[in-house]
Amino acid sequence: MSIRHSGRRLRAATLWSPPACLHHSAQTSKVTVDWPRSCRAVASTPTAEKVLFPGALNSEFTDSLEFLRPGANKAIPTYRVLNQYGEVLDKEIGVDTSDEEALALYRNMVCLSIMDLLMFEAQRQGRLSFYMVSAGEEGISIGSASALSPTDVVFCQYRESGVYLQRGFTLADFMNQLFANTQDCGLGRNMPVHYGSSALHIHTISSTLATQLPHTAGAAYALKLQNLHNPATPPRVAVCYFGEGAASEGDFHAALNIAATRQVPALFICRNNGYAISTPTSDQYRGDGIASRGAGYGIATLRVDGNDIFAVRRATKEARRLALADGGKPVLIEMMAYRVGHHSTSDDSFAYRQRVEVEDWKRRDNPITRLRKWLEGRDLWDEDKEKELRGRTRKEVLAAFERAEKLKKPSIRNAFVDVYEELTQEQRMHVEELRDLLRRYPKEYDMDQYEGGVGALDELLAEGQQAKNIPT
Ligand SMILES: Cc1ncc(C[n+]2csc(CCOP(=O)(O)OP(=O)(O)O)c2C)c(N)n1
Ligand SMILES: [Mg+2]
Repeated sequence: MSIRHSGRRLRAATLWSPPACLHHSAQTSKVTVDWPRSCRAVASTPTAEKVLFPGALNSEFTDSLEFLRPGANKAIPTYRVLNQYGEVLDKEIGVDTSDEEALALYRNMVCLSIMDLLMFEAQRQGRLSFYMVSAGEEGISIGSASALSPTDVVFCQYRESGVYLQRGFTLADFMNQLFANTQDCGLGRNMPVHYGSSALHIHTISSTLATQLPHTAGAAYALKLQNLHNPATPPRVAVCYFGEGAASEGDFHAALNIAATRQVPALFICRNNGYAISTPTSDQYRGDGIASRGAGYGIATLRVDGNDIFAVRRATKEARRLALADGGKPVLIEMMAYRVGHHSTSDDSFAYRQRVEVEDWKRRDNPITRLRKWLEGRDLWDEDKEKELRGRTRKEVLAAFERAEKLKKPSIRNAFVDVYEELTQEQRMHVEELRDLLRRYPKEYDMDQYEGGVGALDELLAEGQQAKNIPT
Protein backbone atom coordinates (compact mmCIF):
# COMPACT_ATOMS: atom_id res chain seq x y z
CA MET A 1 0.00 0.00 0.00
CA SER A 2 1.20 3.54 -0.42
CA ILE A 3 0.62 6.46 1.92
CA ARG A 4 -0.39 9.76 0.38
CA HIS A 5 1.02 12.82 2.08
CA SER A 6 0.51 16.33 0.71
CA GLY A 7 0.64 15.06 -2.82
CA ARG A 8 3.77 12.93 -2.32
CA ARG A 9 4.08 9.22 -1.87
CA LEU A 10 5.83 7.42 0.95
CA ARG A 11 5.72 3.73 0.22
CA ALA A 12 5.09 1.49 3.21
CA ALA A 13 4.10 -2.10 3.75
CA THR A 14 0.72 -1.69 5.42
CA LEU A 15 -0.63 -5.17 5.68
CA TRP A 16 -3.58 -5.26 7.98
CA SER A 17 -6.20 -2.95 9.51
CA PRO A 18 -8.22 -3.91 12.56
CA PRO A 19 -11.97 -3.78 12.75
CA ALA A 20 -13.32 -0.78 14.68
CA CYS A 21 -13.41 -2.24 18.16
CA LEU A 22 -13.16 0.67 20.57
CA HIS A 23 -16.28 2.05 22.15
CA HIS A 24 -16.68 5.20 24.16
CA SER A 25 -19.83 5.51 26.20
CA ALA A 26 -20.95 9.12 26.74
CA GLN A 27 -23.21 8.04 29.63
CA THR A 28 -20.58 6.32 31.73
CA SER A 29 -17.53 8.00 30.13
CA LYS A 30 -16.01 4.53 30.14
CA VAL A 31 -13.80 3.20 27.40
CA THR A 32 -14.20 -0.43 26.50
CA VAL A 33 -12.17 -2.39 24.03
CA ASP A 34 -13.81 -5.36 22.35
CA TRP A 35 -10.97 -7.54 21.17
CA PRO A 36 -12.07 -10.21 18.75
CA ARG A 37 -11.67 -13.41 20.76
CA SER A 38 -11.79 -15.62 17.71
CA CYS A 39 -11.46 -15.14 14.03
CA ARG A 40 -14.27 -16.11 11.73
CA ALA A 41 -13.15 -19.50 10.56
CA VAL A 42 -14.93 -20.26 7.35
CA ALA A 43 -14.35 -23.76 6.12
CA SER A 44 -13.13 -23.75 2.56
CA THR A 45 -15.73 -24.83 0.06
CA PRO A 46 -14.67 -27.01 -2.88
CA THR A 47 -14.71 -23.92 -5.11
CA ALA A 48 -12.87 -21.57 -2.72
CA GLU A 49 -9.91 -19.73 -4.19
CA LYS A 50 -8.44 -18.58 -0.89
CA VAL A 51 -7.62 -19.97 2.52
CA LEU A 52 -10.14 -18.76 5.04
CA PHE A 53 -8.64 -19.88 8.28
CA PRO A 54 -7.94 -18.12 11.60
CA GLY A 55 -4.19 -18.40 11.10
CA ALA A 56 -3.95 -17.07 7.53
CA LEU A 57 -6.61 -14.95 5.93
CA ASN A 58 -7.03 -14.40 2.21
CA SER A 59 -4.14 -16.55 1.06
CA GLU A 60 -4.78 -17.71 -2.49
CA PHE A 61 -4.36 -21.38 -3.35
CA THR A 62 -1.58 -22.14 -5.80
CA ASP A 63 -0.33 -25.27 -7.57
CA SER A 64 3.19 -23.94 -7.91
CA LEU A 65 5.66 -25.19 -5.29
CA GLU A 66 7.70 -22.07 -4.66
CA PHE A 67 9.39 -21.15 -1.43
CA LEU A 68 9.60 -17.51 -0.49
CA ARG A 69 13.24 -16.61 -1.06
CA PRO A 70 13.77 -13.19 0.52
CA GLY A 71 17.29 -12.98 -0.91
CA ALA A 72 15.87 -13.11 -4.44
CA ASN A 73 13.69 -10.05 -3.87
CA LYS A 74 14.82 -6.47 -4.27
CA ALA A 75 15.77 -4.90 -0.93
CA ILE A 76 13.26 -2.56 0.70
CA PRO A 77 13.89 0.91 -0.75
CA THR A 78 15.30 3.81 1.31
CA TYR A 79 13.30 7.01 1.33
CA ARG A 80 15.15 10.31 0.79
CA VAL A 81 14.28 13.89 -0.01
CA LEU A 82 17.81 15.23 -0.59
CA ASN A 83 20.66 13.56 -2.44
CA GLN A 84 24.21 13.51 -1.05
CA TYR A 85 24.91 16.94 -2.53
CA GLY A 86 22.05 18.52 -0.60
CA GLU A 87 19.88 18.82 -3.72
CA VAL A 88 16.14 18.21 -3.57
CA LEU A 89 15.27 15.09 -5.56
CA ASP A 90 11.70 15.98 -6.39
CA LYS A 91 11.60 19.72 -7.03
CA GLU A 92 7.82 19.68 -7.39
CA ILE A 93 7.33 18.32 -3.88
CA GLY A 94 10.27 20.26 -2.46
CA VAL A 95 10.98 20.52 1.24
CA ASP A 96 8.25 21.09 3.83
CA THR A 97 10.59 22.76 6.33
CA SER A 98 10.79 26.55 6.54
CA ASP A 99 14.20 28.24 6.26
CA GLU A 100 14.03 29.26 9.93
CA GLU A 101 13.24 25.69 11.00
CA ALA A 102 16.04 24.30 8.83
CA LEU A 103 18.50 26.76 10.39
CA ALA A 104 17.35 25.83 13.90
CA LEU A 105 17.76 22.11 13.10
CA TYR A 106 21.23 22.77 11.72
CA ARG A 107 22.28 24.72 14.83
CA ASN A 108 21.03 21.90 17.06
CA MET A 109 22.91 19.26 15.09
CA VAL A 110 26.12 21.32 15.30
CA CYS A 111 25.53 21.91 19.03
CA LEU A 112 25.10 18.17 19.63
CA SER A 113 28.27 17.31 17.70
CA ILE A 114 30.30 19.94 19.61
CA MET A 115 28.94 18.79 22.97
CA ASP A 116 29.83 15.21 22.02
CA LEU A 117 33.37 16.13 21.02
CA LEU A 118 34.02 18.11 24.21
CA MET A 119 32.48 15.51 26.53
CA PHE A 120 34.41 12.71 24.84
CA GLU A 121 37.62 14.66 25.51
CA ALA A 122 36.52 15.42 29.08
CA GLN A 123 36.11 11.69 29.69
CA ARG A 124 39.60 11.08 28.31
CA GLN A 125 40.92 13.72 30.75
CA GLY A 126 39.28 11.82 33.60
CA ARG A 127 36.75 14.55 34.36
CA LEU A 128 33.74 12.39 33.40
CA SER A 129 33.40 8.67 34.08
CA PHE A 130 31.66 7.75 30.82
CA TYR A 131 30.20 9.20 27.62
CA MET A 132 28.52 8.16 24.36
CA VAL A 133 28.53 10.20 21.15
CA SER A 134 25.90 10.31 18.39
CA ALA A 135 28.33 11.15 15.55
CA GLY A 136 26.67 10.44 12.21
CA GLU A 137 23.24 9.94 13.78
CA GLU A 138 22.40 13.55 14.67
CA GLY A 139 19.90 13.79 11.82
CA ILE A 140 17.87 10.83 13.08
CA SER A 141 17.40 12.05 16.64
CA ILE A 142 16.97 15.76 15.93
CA GLY A 143 14.95 15.35 12.73
CA SER A 144 12.49 12.83 14.18
CA ALA A 145 12.06 14.72 17.46
CA SER A 146 11.24 17.87 15.49
CA ALA A 147 8.26 16.07 13.93
CA LEU A 148 6.72 14.90 17.21
CA SER A 149 4.29 16.65 19.51
CA PRO A 150 5.91 17.94 22.74
CA THR A 151 3.46 15.84 24.76
CA ASP A 152 4.16 12.54 22.98
CA VAL A 153 5.69 10.00 25.35
CA VAL A 154 9.26 9.10 24.41
CA PHE A 155 11.51 6.14 25.30
CA CYS A 156 15.16 6.30 24.21
CA GLN A 157 18.03 3.81 24.12
CA TYR A 158 21.09 6.02 24.81
CA ARG A 159 22.37 7.39 21.49
CA GLU A 160 19.56 9.90 21.13
CA SER A 161 20.81 12.97 23.00
CA GLY A 162 19.49 14.93 20.01
CA VAL A 163 15.93 13.98 20.99
CA TYR A 164 16.49 15.59 24.37
CA LEU A 165 18.13 18.66 22.86
CA GLN A 166 15.37 19.15 20.31
CA ARG A 167 12.65 18.81 22.97
CA GLY A 168 14.24 21.48 25.17
CA PHE A 169 16.79 19.74 27.41
CA THR A 170 19.34 22.51 28.06
CA LEU A 171 23.12 22.29 28.08
CA ALA A 172 22.91 22.74 31.86
CA ASP A 173 20.50 19.77 32.07
CA PHE A 174 22.97 17.57 30.15
CA MET A 175 25.96 18.66 32.23
CA ASN A 176 24.14 18.30 35.56
CA GLN A 177 23.30 14.69 34.70
CA LEU A 178 26.79 13.92 33.41
CA PHE A 179 28.28 15.14 36.67
CA ALA A 180 25.46 13.72 38.81
CA ASN A 181 25.36 16.96 40.80
CA THR A 182 22.67 18.45 43.04
CA GLN A 183 20.78 19.75 39.98
CA ASP A 184 20.68 16.41 38.17
CA CYS A 185 16.98 15.63 37.84
CA GLY A 186 17.90 11.95 38.24
CA LEU A 187 19.35 12.73 41.71
CA GLY A 188 22.67 11.13 40.80
CA ARG A 189 21.22 7.66 40.58
CA ASN A 190 22.27 6.84 37.05
CA MET A 191 25.49 6.62 35.08
CA PRO A 192 26.29 9.45 32.64
CA VAL A 193 24.17 9.79 29.46
CA HIS A 194 21.19 8.05 31.09
CA TYR A 195 19.08 11.19 30.94
CA GLY A 196 15.41 11.45 31.78
CA SER A 197 12.92 14.30 31.94
CA SER A 198 9.34 14.07 33.09
CA ALA A 199 8.82 17.71 32.03
CA LEU A 200 9.72 16.75 28.45
CA HIS A 201 7.84 13.42 28.61
CA ILE A 202 10.99 11.35 28.08
CA HIS A 203 11.38 8.28 30.26
CA THR A 204 14.76 7.76 31.88
CA ILE A 205 17.18 5.71 29.78
CA SER A 206 17.94 2.21 30.98
CA SER A 207 21.11 0.41 29.89
CA THR A 208 19.32 -2.91 29.78
CA LEU A 209 18.92 -3.18 26.03
CA ALA A 210 15.45 -3.30 24.50
CA THR A 211 13.44 -2.91 27.72
CA GLN A 212 12.18 0.36 26.25
CA LEU A 213 10.34 -1.54 23.51
CA PRO A 214 7.67 -3.34 25.58
CA HIS A 215 7.45 -0.24 27.80
CA THR A 216 6.53 1.72 24.67
CA ALA A 217 3.89 -0.82 23.64
CA GLY A 218 2.36 -0.59 27.12
CA ALA A 219 2.46 3.20 27.19
CA ALA A 220 0.91 3.32 23.73
CA TYR A 221 -1.91 1.06 24.90
CA ALA A 222 -2.58 3.46 27.78
CA LEU A 223 -2.46 6.39 25.34
CA LYS A 224 -4.90 4.64 23.02
CA LEU A 225 -7.43 4.54 25.83
CA GLN A 226 -6.61 8.09 26.98
CA ASN A 227 -6.95 9.46 23.44
CA LEU A 228 -10.38 7.91 23.23
CA HIS A 229 -11.36 8.92 26.72
CA ASN A 230 -10.36 12.60 26.27
CA PRO A 231 -11.36 13.45 22.70
CA ALA A 232 -10.94 17.17 23.43
CA THR A 233 -7.23 16.73 24.27
CA PRO A 234 -4.77 16.48 21.37
CA PRO A 235 -4.04 12.76 20.85
CA ARG A 236 -0.60 11.42 21.71
CA VAL A 237 1.64 8.61 20.53
CA ALA A 238 4.40 6.68 22.32
CA VAL A 239 7.75 6.78 20.54
CA CYS A 240 10.55 4.25 20.93
CA TYR A 241 14.14 4.63 19.78
CA PHE A 242 16.34 1.55 19.58
CA GLY A 243 19.39 0.22 17.76
CA GLU A 244 19.41 -2.63 15.27
CA GLY A 245 21.39 -4.61 17.87
CA ALA A 246 18.61 -4.17 20.44
CA ALA A 247 16.25 -5.65 17.83
CA SER A 248 18.00 -9.00 18.42
CA GLU A 249 16.51 -9.12 21.92
CA GLY A 250 13.30 -11.05 22.54
CA ASP A 251 11.73 -7.86 23.89
CA PHE A 252 11.73 -6.39 20.38
CA HIS A 253 9.55 -9.20 19.03
CA ALA A 254 7.22 -9.24 22.03
CA ALA A 255 6.75 -5.47 21.83
CA LEU A 256 6.04 -5.32 18.09
CA ASN A 257 3.66 -8.24 18.26
CA ILE A 258 1.60 -6.94 21.14
CA ALA A 259 1.58 -3.43 19.64
CA ALA A 260 0.23 -4.93 16.42
CA THR A 261 -2.36 -7.23 17.96
CA ARG A 262 -3.59 -4.43 20.22
CA GLN A 263 -3.29 -1.78 17.46
CA VAL A 264 -1.69 0.86 19.65
CA PRO A 265 -0.36 4.28 18.56
CA ALA A 266 3.34 3.47 18.85
CA LEU A 267 6.19 4.71 16.68
CA PHE A 268 9.14 2.34 16.67
CA ILE A 269 12.20 4.16 15.36
CA CYS A 270 15.16 1.88 14.71
CA ARG A 271 18.58 3.46 14.27
CA ASN A 272 20.43 1.02 12.07
CA ASN A 273 24.06 2.16 12.36
CA GLY A 274 25.71 -1.06 11.25
CA TYR A 275 27.11 -2.14 14.62
CA ALA A 276 26.12 -3.38 18.06
CA ILE A 277 29.38 -2.45 19.81
CA SER A 278 31.79 -4.75 17.89
CA THR A 279 29.15 -6.95 16.24
CA PRO A 280 28.48 -5.94 12.62
CA THR A 281 24.98 -6.35 11.24
CA SER A 282 26.22 -9.24 9.07
CA ASP A 283 26.63 -11.27 12.28
CA GLN A 284 23.34 -10.01 13.65
CA TYR A 285 20.78 -11.00 10.99
CA ARG A 286 20.30 -12.45 7.51
CA GLY A 287 17.07 -10.68 6.58
CA ASP A 288 16.62 -7.29 4.92
CA GLY A 289 17.50 -5.11 7.91
CA ILE A 290 14.96 -4.44 10.63
CA ALA A 291 12.30 -3.11 8.22
CA SER A 292 11.56 -6.58 6.86
CA ARG A 293 10.49 -7.66 10.36
CA GLY A 294 7.80 -4.95 10.55
CA ALA A 295 5.98 -6.55 7.63
CA GLY A 296 6.11 -9.90 9.45
CA TYR A 297 4.21 -8.40 12.35
CA GLY A 298 1.64 -6.68 10.13
CA ILE A 299 3.02 -3.25 10.90
CA ALA A 300 3.27 -0.32 8.46
CA THR A 301 6.99 0.06 7.81
CA LEU A 302 9.34 2.43 6.05
CA ARG A 303 13.12 2.58 5.57
CA VAL A 304 14.64 6.05 5.56
CA ASP A 305 18.02 7.63 4.79
CA GLY A 306 19.08 8.80 8.25
CA ASN A 307 21.61 11.25 6.78
CA ASP A 308 18.76 13.20 5.24
CA ILE A 309 17.08 15.22 7.97
CA PHE A 310 14.23 16.29 5.70
CA ALA A 311 13.40 12.66 4.89
CA VAL A 312 13.58 11.76 8.59
CA ARG A 313 11.22 14.61 9.48
CA ARG A 314 8.71 13.90 6.76
CA ALA A 315 8.69 10.16 7.44
CA THR A 316 8.20 10.71 11.19
CA LYS A 317 5.40 13.22 10.64
CA GLU A 318 3.60 10.82 8.33
CA ALA A 319 4.23 7.84 10.63
CA ARG A 320 2.76 9.80 13.55
CA ARG A 321 -0.34 10.60 11.49
CA LEU A 322 -0.71 6.95 10.54
CA ALA A 323 -0.19 5.80 14.13
CA LEU A 324 -3.13 7.92 15.27
CA ALA A 325 -5.50 7.02 12.44
CA ASP A 326 -8.49 4.71 13.10
CA GLY A 327 -7.99 4.57 16.86
CA GLY A 328 -4.30 3.72 16.61
CA LYS A 329 -1.76 1.38 15.07
CA PRO A 330 1.98 0.83 15.39
CA VAL A 331 4.43 2.03 12.75
CA LEU A 332 8.06 1.03 12.30
CA ILE A 333 10.71 3.22 10.68
CA GLU A 334 14.21 1.95 10.08
CA MET A 335 16.61 4.86 9.80
CA MET A 336 19.99 4.13 8.20
CA ALA A 337 23.10 6.02 9.35
CA TYR A 338 26.61 4.69 9.93
CA ARG A 339 27.97 4.85 13.51
CA VAL A 340 30.96 7.10 12.95
CA GLY A 341 32.18 7.19 16.57
CA HIS A 342 33.29 4.47 18.92
CA HIS A 343 30.44 2.69 20.71
CA SER A 344 31.25 4.56 23.93
CA THR A 345 34.27 5.87 25.79
CA SER A 346 34.82 2.26 26.96
CA ASP A 347 35.33 1.10 23.36
CA ASP A 348 38.08 1.33 20.75
CA SER A 349 36.32 0.49 17.50
CA PHE A 350 39.56 0.25 15.52
CA ALA A 351 40.09 -3.09 17.24
CA TYR A 352 37.27 -4.51 15.07
CA ARG A 353 36.88 -2.23 12.03
CA GLN A 354 39.26 -0.55 9.64
CA ARG A 355 40.04 3.13 10.07
CA VAL A 356 39.56 3.54 6.34
CA GLU A 357 35.96 2.28 6.62
CA VAL A 358 35.15 5.03 9.12
CA GLU A 359 37.04 7.73 7.21
CA ASP A 360 35.23 6.69 4.06
CA TRP A 361 31.82 7.09 5.67
CA LYS A 362 32.78 10.40 7.25
CA ARG A 363 33.83 11.74 3.88
CA ARG A 364 31.03 10.20 1.89
CA ASP A 365 27.99 11.30 3.83
CA ASN A 366 26.90 12.99 7.01
CA PRO A 367 23.59 14.54 8.13
CA ILE A 368 25.26 17.82 9.13
CA THR A 369 27.19 18.40 5.93
CA ARG A 370 24.20 17.36 3.82
CA LEU A 371 21.95 19.97 5.42
CA ARG A 372 24.77 22.54 5.26
CA LYS A 373 25.02 21.97 1.49
CA TRP A 374 21.28 22.57 1.16
CA LEU A 375 21.47 25.75 3.28
CA GLU A 376 24.44 27.03 1.26
CA GLY A 377 22.57 26.28 -1.95
CA ARG A 378 19.87 28.68 -0.75
CA ASP A 379 22.37 31.33 0.41
CA LEU A 380 21.31 30.78 4.01
CA TRP A 381 24.73 29.74 5.25
CA ASP A 382 28.43 30.46 4.71
CA GLU A 383 31.85 29.96 6.29
CA ASP A 384 31.62 33.08 8.50
CA LYS A 385 28.28 31.94 9.97
CA GLU A 386 29.73 28.48 10.53
CA LYS A 387 32.77 29.86 12.41
CA GLU A 388 30.61 32.14 14.55
CA LEU A 389 28.18 29.32 15.43
CA ARG A 390 30.94 26.85 16.30
CA GLY A 391 32.88 29.37 18.43
CA ARG A 392 29.79 30.49 20.34
CA THR A 393 28.46 26.96 20.89
CA ARG A 394 31.84 25.75 22.15
CA LYS A 395 31.88 28.56 24.72
CA GLU A 396 28.32 27.79 25.84
CA VAL A 397 29.06 24.09 26.30
CA LEU A 398 32.25 24.80 28.25
CA ALA A 399 30.49 27.35 30.48
CA ALA A 400 27.74 24.83 31.35
CA PHE A 401 30.38 22.14 31.88
CA GLU A 402 32.50 24.22 34.26
CA ARG A 403 29.49 25.31 36.25
CA ALA A 404 28.14 21.76 36.62
CA GLU A 405 31.55 20.38 37.56
CA LYS A 406 31.75 22.74 40.56
CA LEU A 407 28.37 21.86 42.06
CA LYS A 408 28.13 19.39 44.93
CA LYS A 409 26.85 15.84 44.56
CA PRO A 410 23.26 15.11 45.64
CA SER A 411 22.67 13.88 49.17
CA ILE A 412 23.68 10.26 49.75
CA ARG A 413 20.17 9.67 51.12
CA ASN A 414 19.01 9.43 47.49
CA ALA A 415 20.59 6.00 47.33
CA PHE A 416 17.84 4.76 49.67
CA VAL A 417 14.67 6.82 49.32
CA ASP A 418 11.86 6.63 46.73
CA VAL A 419 11.86 2.84 46.55
CA TYR A 420 9.47 2.16 49.43
CA GLU A 421 7.22 4.76 51.00
CA GLU A 422 9.35 4.52 54.14
CA LEU A 423 12.60 2.73 54.87
CA THR A 424 12.23 -0.97 55.53
CA GLN A 425 13.98 -2.57 58.50
CA GLU A 426 16.55 -4.04 56.15
CA GLN A 427 17.18 -0.67 54.49
CA ARG A 428 17.67 0.95 57.90
CA MET A 429 20.38 -1.61 58.63
CA HIS A 430 22.04 -0.77 55.29
CA VAL A 431 21.91 2.96 56.03
CA GLU A 432 23.43 2.46 59.48
CA GLU A 433 26.16 0.23 58.11
CA LEU A 434 27.03 2.68 55.34
CA ARG A 435 27.01 5.63 57.75
CA ASP A 436 29.38 3.84 60.16
CA LEU A 437 31.67 2.82 57.30
CA LEU A 438 31.86 6.35 55.93
CA ARG A 439 32.63 7.73 59.40
CA ARG A 440 35.32 5.13 60.01
CA TYR A 441 37.18 5.84 56.74
CA PRO A 442 36.92 9.60 56.13
CA LYS A 443 40.12 9.69 54.07
CA GLU A 444 38.88 7.03 51.67
CA TYR A 445 35.38 8.50 51.34
CA ASP A 446 35.34 12.27 50.92
CA MET A 447 31.76 13.02 51.94
CA ASP A 448 32.19 16.81 51.91
CA GLN A 449 31.38 16.82 48.20
CA TYR A 450 27.90 15.35 48.93
CA GLU A 451 25.15 17.68 50.04
CA GLY A 452 24.69 17.25 53.79
CA GLY A 453 27.74 14.94 54.07
CA VAL A 454 27.39 11.78 56.21
CA GLY A 455 24.98 13.72 58.43
CA ALA A 456 22.34 13.23 55.69
CA LEU A 457 22.16 9.58 56.73
CA ASP A 458 21.65 10.52 60.42
CA GLU A 459 18.76 12.73 59.29
CA LEU A 460 17.29 9.96 57.16
CA LEU A 461 17.32 7.52 60.10
CA ALA A 462 15.84 10.13 62.45
CA GLU A 463 13.02 10.90 59.98
CA GLY A 464 11.96 7.27 60.01
CA GLN A 465 12.00 7.17 63.78
CA GLN A 466 9.94 10.33 64.08
CA ALA A 467 7.39 9.01 61.61
CA LYS A 468 7.03 5.88 63.73
CA ASN A 469 7.31 7.79 67.03
CA ILE A 470 10.33 5.75 68.05
CA PRO A 471 12.43 7.59 70.67
CA THR A 472 15.91 8.42 69.33
C1 LIG B 1 20.30 -6.87 27.81
C2 LIG B 1 21.65 -6.32 27.43
N1 LIG B 1 22.53 -7.08 26.75
C3 LIG B 1 23.72 -6.58 26.40
C4 LIG B 1 24.09 -5.31 26.74
C5 LIG B 1 25.44 -4.78 26.34
N2 LIG B 1 25.32 -3.79 25.24
C6 LIG B 1 25.22 -2.47 25.49
S1 LIG B 1 25.05 -1.58 24.11
C7 LIG B 1 25.09 -2.94 23.13
C8 LIG B 1 24.96 -2.82 21.63
C9 LIG B 1 23.66 -2.29 21.18
O1 LIG B 1 23.71 -2.03 19.81
P1 LIG B 1 22.58 -1.26 19.05
O2 LIG B 1 21.25 -1.61 19.63
O3 LIG B 1 22.76 -1.48 17.61
O4 LIG B 1 22.81 0.28 19.44
P2 LIG B 1 24.05 1.20 19.06
O5 LIG B 1 25.02 1.10 20.20
O6 LIG B 1 24.62 0.72 17.78
O7 LIG B 1 23.52 2.59 18.97
C10 LIG B 1 25.25 -4.10 23.90
C11 LIG B 1 25.33 -5.46 23.36
C12 LIG B 1 23.13 -4.53 27.45
N3 LIG B 1 23.37 -3.27 27.79
N4 LIG B 1 21.93 -5.05 27.79
MG1 LIG C 1 23.71 -0.35 16.20
